[in-house]
Amino acid sequence: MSKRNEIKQLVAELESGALSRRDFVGRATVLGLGMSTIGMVLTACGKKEKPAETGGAMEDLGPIEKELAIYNWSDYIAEDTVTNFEKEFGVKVTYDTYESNEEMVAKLQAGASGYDIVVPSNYIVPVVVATGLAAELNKKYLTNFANLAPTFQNPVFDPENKHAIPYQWGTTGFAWRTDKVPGNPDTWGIFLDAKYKGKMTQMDDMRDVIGAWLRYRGKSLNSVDPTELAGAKADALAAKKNLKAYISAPVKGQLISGDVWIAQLWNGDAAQARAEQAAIGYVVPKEGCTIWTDSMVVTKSAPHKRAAHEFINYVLRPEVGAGISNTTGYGSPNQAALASMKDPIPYPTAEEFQRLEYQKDLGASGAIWDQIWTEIKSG
Ligand code: SPD
Repeated sequence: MSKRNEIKQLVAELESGALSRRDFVGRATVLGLGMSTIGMVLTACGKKEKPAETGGAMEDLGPIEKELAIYNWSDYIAEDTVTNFEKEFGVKVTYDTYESNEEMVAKLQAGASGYDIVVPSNYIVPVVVATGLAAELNKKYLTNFANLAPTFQNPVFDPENKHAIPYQWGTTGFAWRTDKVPGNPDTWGIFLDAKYKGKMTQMDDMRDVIGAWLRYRGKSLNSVDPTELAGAKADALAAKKNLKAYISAPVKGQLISGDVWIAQLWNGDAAQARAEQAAIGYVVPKEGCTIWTDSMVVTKSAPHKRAAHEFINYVLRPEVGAGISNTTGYGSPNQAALASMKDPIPYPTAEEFQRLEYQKDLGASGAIWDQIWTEIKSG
């Protein structure tokens, strides 16, 4: 059977109820469908089903559990955030980290992860919700919700914050060693400059790499136009000749040591590297780049839902939110925290937004992106 027919059959089985949503995710992944595509199919099928159960959301969650398992991006919390929570609430926290949305979702989709809280980026939240991996939040436990800045209440990726409470926001431009690279580089085109061959890296992230090359050509980083994507692929392959690696957060050590001079990176991670090596700059390239918001989501299978809600509410305290941003170098969605921050990052103005773009779920076209990324990585 052709792959196309296998996918059609899978969707038919899902629609008829012969296949559970979880089994559909597993088999669709094996067939090479990306998360965006899977999420779109599940969303479409969900609309044909009876309304989802709603009872859980307002149920009393009972007494706080003694344990909590958090799965978050690396280098994304203050040193005392978890320990202070443990002391105050009498909860033992297990804290694991990941480097990409894909890594986190794959772990959840594999089942039985045991995690209570995960922190997906904006465009992944609808996928996590559509694939049945997110619990509806019980707002009665989130008494500090009003501390969120209005921009982060009722976000487009999660109307009414039903499943997601914003944690940190930032941008994905590039960092560079100011003592090795003259001038003030401000274009994605620098990755095409063979002068820096072997000294440059891009993120190990499909959306960020292809998105950057789309912006380089003046296109949206959410483009699904085959011609525009072909241009981005050609540029990515040309740049790949000069790259040392596709690498995300761990590149900080190489920037600090001087093994890497130019690295596509998130602004906060660049600031963390600068704290150890002053000769590091960061730029939002003139062609533009991604702005993103990562949010705390309680998993549907969370064994410790009350503790998860208490942790989210704790992060929403002004001093806790400020402590996190003071350490990570990222923007805080917590408006009440800004006053007690060392160096608060103001949310971009409308003018700055001309060079910033939020990633969106690509729907069925995610499959084209998956294909192009596979070709770039293996090219
Ligand atoms: N070290 C923490 C980095 C968090 C980045 N999350 C957002 C990624 C958007 N593609």
